[in-house]
Amino acid sequence: KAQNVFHDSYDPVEASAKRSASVDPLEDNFSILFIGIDDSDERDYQGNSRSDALILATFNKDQKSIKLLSIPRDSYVYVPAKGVTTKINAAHAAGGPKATMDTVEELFDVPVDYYVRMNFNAFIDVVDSLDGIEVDVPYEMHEMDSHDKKNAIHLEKGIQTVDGEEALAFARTRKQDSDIQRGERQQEVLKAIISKATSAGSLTKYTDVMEAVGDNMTTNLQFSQIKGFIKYVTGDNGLNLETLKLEGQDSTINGTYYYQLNETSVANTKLLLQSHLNLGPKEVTNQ
Ligand code: C30
Repeated sequence: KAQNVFHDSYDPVEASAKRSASVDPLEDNFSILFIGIDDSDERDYQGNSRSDALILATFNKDQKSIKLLSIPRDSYVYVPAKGVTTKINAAHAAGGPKATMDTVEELFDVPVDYYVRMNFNAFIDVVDSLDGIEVDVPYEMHEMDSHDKKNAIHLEKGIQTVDGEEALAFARTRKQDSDIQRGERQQEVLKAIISKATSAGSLTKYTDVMEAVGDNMTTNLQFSQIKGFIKYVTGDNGLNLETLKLEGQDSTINGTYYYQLNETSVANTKLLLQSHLNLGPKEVTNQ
């Protein structure tokens, strides 16, 4: 394996078919798909895990801004790897990160350049390496831990610093509201991770942990590229980050629950993402 990559985590995929030239996160606008999978050391779904947390992040170099779009896991979309319209989280079970990236590209007609995929254990390691993150817990919760031990995590309502296990419970819990609000909590968590990871002093520890997460995390980003964009997102004006959501309705098709995305919301999101990535005719092929 090439130097300058995470030892066990680096997993290159084919470049996006929507790019005509290669992308450099130090120079260009680009996108990263964050994929949280429902797998852990105990569960070990052997590659058939589903992507239960899906966040598309777009980075604009001139504005030094980031947009985070949460894509509900039950979204009813066309999954190219399966050739059918079904739940978006089935793409990962069908063909891993690449199939998930292709599905998101198809949905919004934007290139997905990079991905970072983690299971429960890697997520916990990342949050713990940052000495926890600050979140706003909306209500008192009793949730299971990463070993699926019931009621192992207890959080009080309010703003607080949570450790890895607690952050995972916060990102997984949905019984008191819904998967849509859970998606909003995941955006909050990702924002808190980015904000803490890019604050002064975090980087050295972060390097150690990225190596420790091993194959619980995979990414097609090289470490030099990550270091580069960490600098890029910490401009003089701090973090310029906006969270986006998709509108939709609950829907049951042939007895299965789906989240039916609102067409206008998808169309508007498409335009917003294309404009944030500053995609002109040169950068997007018209396939
Ligand atoms: C390398 C770079 C650039 C940066 C590194 C640092 C960064 C930025 C890392 C990013 C971290 C990531 C990937 C962030 C993205 C999003 C987040 C916040 C992911 C967090 C957690 C994660 C790894 C996966 C989340 C998976 C989720 C949301 C759920 C899976 C329920 C069943 C049937 C019951 C079950 C019940 C609960 C909690 N569970 O958890 O338990 O399978 O959830 O809703 O499917 O299951 O329903 O009724 O059996 O008990 O209620 P789950 P479910």
